[in-house]
Amino acid sequence: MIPTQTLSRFIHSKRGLYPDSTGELSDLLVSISLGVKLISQMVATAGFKGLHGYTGKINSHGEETRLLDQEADEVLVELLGSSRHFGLLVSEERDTVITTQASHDEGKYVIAFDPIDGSSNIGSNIPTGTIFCIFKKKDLSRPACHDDFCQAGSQIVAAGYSVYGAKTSFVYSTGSGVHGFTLDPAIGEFVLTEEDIKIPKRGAIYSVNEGNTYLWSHEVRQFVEEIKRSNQGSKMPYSGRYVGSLVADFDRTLRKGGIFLYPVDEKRPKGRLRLLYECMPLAFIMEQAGGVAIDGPQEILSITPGGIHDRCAFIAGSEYELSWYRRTVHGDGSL
Ligand code: AFP
Repeated sequence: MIPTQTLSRFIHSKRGLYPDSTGELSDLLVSISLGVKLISQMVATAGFKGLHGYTGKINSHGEETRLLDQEADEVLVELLGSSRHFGLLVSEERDTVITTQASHDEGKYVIAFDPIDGSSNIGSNIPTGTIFCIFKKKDLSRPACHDDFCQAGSQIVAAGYSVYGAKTSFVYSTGSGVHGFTLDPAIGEFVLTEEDIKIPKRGAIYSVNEGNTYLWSHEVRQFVEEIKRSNQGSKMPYSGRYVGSLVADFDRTLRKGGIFLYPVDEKRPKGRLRLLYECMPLAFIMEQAGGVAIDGPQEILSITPGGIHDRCAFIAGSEYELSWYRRTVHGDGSL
């Protein structure tokens, strides 16, 4: 079968949806997908290229940086920095915003990304991924600045992620549905495999690191207990699934429904996951797919980051399980 709907053809075919589009957003999505192809190759060959080790450096999160984290970061900074569309970049691997070759005035957009999500799973052949979100500058008449990253998720113009697993996938949204592509290594092209992905209204999977059970609030513990107890005599028992790579756990939740949660806990009172380049992009995708993404009391997309490496709680998935969570943990059955 001739793969007619490649990513670049599909993106360009959607330009009609944005009458005043200049094609810039399309170009930068294609630039990101090129970065993802290069990283996919790096992840697949890291074992015999000696890239499973550490750099000996500590990043701004106090974590040892892995060689693959650093390599993937450099690929994206090089590619996106030279695309002339981005005024500034933010990477999980760098403490501060990254200036680009594009003159500050020229770049209309800013982008935040996690080059390799789930890097603790590198070397164990467990899926990892890349996550990104793009904002337009708050004021196009001035150079890009740090403040352009301090926008609510509702201002995102495009977001997406890739999973480097049995296949390399590319899932994105520009605000008109969520579309999924699979890399065909034979032709080096992302081919459309799912158009307009919708999460099921209700699922049968809950995903959480139960190793943290005794760090959770009583209410969160009660919610997870309720899900497990609901199995008794139920036609649709819940299964527990947890990979430990956010992209992989999120991707499964998006397709099969249910709930993924990384709540705040005694050890991480502000949460573990990063708001700008993990939770906001995935919340944008989840809402576009008909699901829900909250930090507990509020929608993730209503939060405005104060800093580029802010952390937050992340609870996302199907309407049914999210309203159950909100009722049990926050006594709010509003959903
Ligand atoms: P990084 O590897 O990019 O730092 O991300 C790892 C992660 O933030 C996310 O991918 C997982 O969901 C989460 O950490 C796993 O955390 P635990 O090991 O505490 O479960």
